[in-house]
Amino acid sequence: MKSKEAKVENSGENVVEWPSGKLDFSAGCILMGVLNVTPDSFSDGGQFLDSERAIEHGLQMAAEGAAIIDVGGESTRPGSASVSADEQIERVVPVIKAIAKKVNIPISIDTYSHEVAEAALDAGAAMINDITALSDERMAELAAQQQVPVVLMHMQGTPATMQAEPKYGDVVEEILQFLLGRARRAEQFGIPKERIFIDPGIGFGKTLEHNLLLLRSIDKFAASGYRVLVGTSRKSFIGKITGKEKPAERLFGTAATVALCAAAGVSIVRVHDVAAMVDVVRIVNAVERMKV
Ligand code: HH2
Repeated sequence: MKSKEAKVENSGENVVEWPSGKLDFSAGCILMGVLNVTPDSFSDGGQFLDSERAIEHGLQMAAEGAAIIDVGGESTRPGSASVSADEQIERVVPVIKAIAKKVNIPISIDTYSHEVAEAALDAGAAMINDITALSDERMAELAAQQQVPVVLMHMQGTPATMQAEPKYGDVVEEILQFLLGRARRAEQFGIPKERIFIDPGIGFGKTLEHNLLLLRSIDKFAASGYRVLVGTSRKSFIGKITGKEKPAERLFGTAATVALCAAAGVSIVRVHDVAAMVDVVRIVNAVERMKV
């Protein structure tokens, strides 16, 4: 099966270790819990803008089995406006500091601003999640110099305009080639291959059909030689198919996508509902381990 080949390609090292953190993929797929310290995120905006509540939620996700906590201070939902680096720093730094003191799993910073990333790493973050796939060279230099892993995500356009009229020739091939190009560029900056995660960017400049085609072919990304991260959690394409208007009601739809991804060789799923998705991933990982 294709997914098995994908695992063989990636299985050289099941544990990825760097000076400030470690991720263990020996059981299979792992979870990144989403912590949005924002007033306007599409599914949990305003819930964790208050530092105390954000810290509590981060600690809860770690206790539930998240392997990474992804902290962001800016919503990138379709139509969102950008937030200044200073404002993002003000939102995320106290939260990262407090969580880093209490958990020993890596915290990633969800930003495309090198200033925010640097402040977050100083505060105790150990990974960079960049939805612009290191478009800014200063971000690539920072990741290389600080020896931290990076998530490289594909996006067509910008959050303000990306859902206007997304267009591709062959959506899977175009995005895969873009990500491979960015991953090789990251390596040239001195970021080792095992610390690079590629992400097709579900919902970022994609129609419903584009999202489904990407999920259908996600094994191709997993067979690329780079580990893959996918973020489908509560996104609108799930609402379109299930008729669930409210993001928080998209739990079972999200579970289906998480199971598909884990079975296809995806290494990290980025989710809001950690307790539920831990069970989904554990079952898929157990079945996958039975493959000979
Ligand atoms: N999705 C969102 C934000 N960051 N990062 C990666 N690597 N992949 C994703 O799919 C991804 C991401 C959007 O989700 P969320 O953070 O819940 O919403 P918002 O941008 O409104 O804060």
